[in-house]
This record gives sequence, C-alpha cells and structure tokens, in this order.
Amino acid sequence: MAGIFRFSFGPWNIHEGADPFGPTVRPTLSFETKLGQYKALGFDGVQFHDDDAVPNLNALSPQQIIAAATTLKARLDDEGLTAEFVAPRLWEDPRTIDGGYTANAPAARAYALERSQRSIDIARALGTDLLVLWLAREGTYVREAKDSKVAVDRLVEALNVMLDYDPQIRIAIEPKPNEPMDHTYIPTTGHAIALGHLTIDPSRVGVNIESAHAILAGLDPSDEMGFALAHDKLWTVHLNDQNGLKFDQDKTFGSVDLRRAFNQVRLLDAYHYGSRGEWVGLDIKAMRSQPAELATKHLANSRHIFLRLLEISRSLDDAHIAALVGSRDYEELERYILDGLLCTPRVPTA
Ligand code: GLO
Ligand code: MG
Repeated sequence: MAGIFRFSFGPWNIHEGADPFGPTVRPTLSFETKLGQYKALGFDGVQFHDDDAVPNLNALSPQQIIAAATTLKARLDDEGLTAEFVAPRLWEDPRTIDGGYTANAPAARAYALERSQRSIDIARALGTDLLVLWLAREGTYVREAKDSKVAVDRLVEALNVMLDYDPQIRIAIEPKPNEPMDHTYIPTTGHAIALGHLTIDPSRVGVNIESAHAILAGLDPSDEMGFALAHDKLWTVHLNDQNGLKFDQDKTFGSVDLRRAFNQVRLLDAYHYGSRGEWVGLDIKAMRSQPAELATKHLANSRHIFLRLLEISRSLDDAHIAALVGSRDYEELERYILDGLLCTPRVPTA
C-alpha cells in the first residue's frame, strides 16, 4: 500500500503580486475564473477562506451565509471539485488588529468566535468537516503586551467553543512561528498537537503542516510531518519551499531544496497519506515577476515536482537502502539518494 495523492490549493494562490513594497502587478481574476482553472492545472480540491466562499460575510445573517455556501456547493459539484477545508480569515478585520482569540479586547475575542462559527456553517454547507486555523495574529509584537499563559488558555477556550458548536467538525491547526506577528503562540507542530490535548475533544484537533512554516521555525518539514503522523494528526499539508530565514516566501515546492522536498514526499508515501481522504495542499505564491498569463505555473509545476519526486522515491531499491542502513554505511546511502535525485530523465514542461 502507498499514498494516494489528490491535490488542492486555495484561490489566494492565484494572486496579483502585491508585496509590502509595491502594488499589484497582475489583474484580479474573479473567483469564477479561478475555479475554471483548477482541473486544467491538475487539481480536484479547493481550499477556502470563509470569505473566499462567501464574500462580505460580515454583512450577512447566518442564514444568508449558509444559503450562499449552499449555492457555491452546487457550483463546485458542477465543476467536479471538492471543498477540502474552510479557514476563518480573522486577520484582515479592524477588530482583530491585535489578534482574535487571544486579543486583549473582549469584543475582538467575541467577534473571532462568532466568525469561526460562521466558518463552520460554511464548511458544513460545502460538504467538508475540516476547519483550518492559521493563527495569524495570535501572538504579539511586544512580549509584555499579552500574557502567554492566558493566551494559551484563550486558544483552548476558543477551540472548545468550535468543537462544541459542531460535534462533527475537525480542526487542523496550521502552526507558524512568525509573520505577521513577531512572536506567535503556536509556532510548531508540537505546540499545535499539545494544544489539542487541552481541549474537550483532542481526537478532533490535528494539524496542517506547511513546509515553509517549519523551515521558518528552523525545523525540517518532513520531521515535523513524522511527528504529526506518529500522533495520527497529519490531516492536511501546505507544501511549498522557503529560502532560509526570510519573509514567508511560499516558493514552488522543491525549488530551494529538492532533497528536503523529496523527504516530505517519501514520508507521505511511506505512511499512506491520502488513503483516508487527506489532500496534498499547496500554498504557493507566483513570483511577482511572473507575467499575468503565466501566473499559474507555480501550481502546476509544484504538483509536477511532487509527482516526479514520488516516482524517484518509488524507484529506489528499498532492500539496498536497508542493507546500507544495516551496515551503517550512511555515506553510501547519501550517495545513493543523491544519485537518485540526479540521474533521472528530464521531462519537458507542457
Ligand atoms: C500564511 C498561511 C496562509 C494560510 C491560509 C489558510 O502564512 O500559510 O496562507 O495557509 O490563509 O488559512
Ligand atoms: Mg499555509
């Protein structure tokens, strides 16, 4: 048995190219246009922020939100697409400037909880039981401005509200150590899993591991994935790449460190990732320099690299690897892996 790989991404991965130092460089594509591109790029799953699914949801009643999401579900069905997860986008509202669940202001915390419940309604209407929590502003710029013990208590309370609101919902926490905040309270996979154990139903709290986020924490993404797999908590992934300790780059999978990417693919395959419906999610930005008409290549190329690495991994001689491990000839093992990564036929791009 091996991994079964289906791919997903979120509409924010097709974007206009703005960065903190310059404006947009590509035209905005409508959600409808983006939806039409998924299949051609090789993707069957759509990841949603709550407001990707239901724009302007703060102005709508819960019933209106559910009706809009139900209409979208029919549209996804027409397109042959599946909603993988919904993530409450808590970090753009003026009320959550200082965080949502961990904000010092009670009104901000109340808004965050209310919005999370609406996200769960949307997930239900879209036919998914998975909520992703990227805890974007659940941290601080100034350590003395928040109490880190209270912050964790508040995160647990928030998770409990969500778990209690819908007895079916599963929550995958997406840890990240920094950006937009200086210090983030749940920086790694270990923190996220431990947080889940403090809730009323740890069996419904898992993780979404993003390669770049692990690298930003100084950790190896495949080891983070192994840790989550050992806890049976790897419910989705955000594959990408990252060139060291810089801003969160969300580069094409494998583009910085092919061997690091290879080890993520190999581990997912070894532990039958996908056999229980888990998706291979990509969270990748096109380079700002990419012309508009070529600004979806990062997605197709990342999937391509994943599949090429899978092919390489499956072509390796496992008995030979076991023998090298047995004789502790790790130098030879190193060469064998490097040769595997080097000596493969080149595939022209489409
Ligand atoms: C940013 C995160 C972000 C989330 C997405 C889903 O660093 O990776 O892209 O994955 O908003 O919540
Ligand atoms: Mg992500």
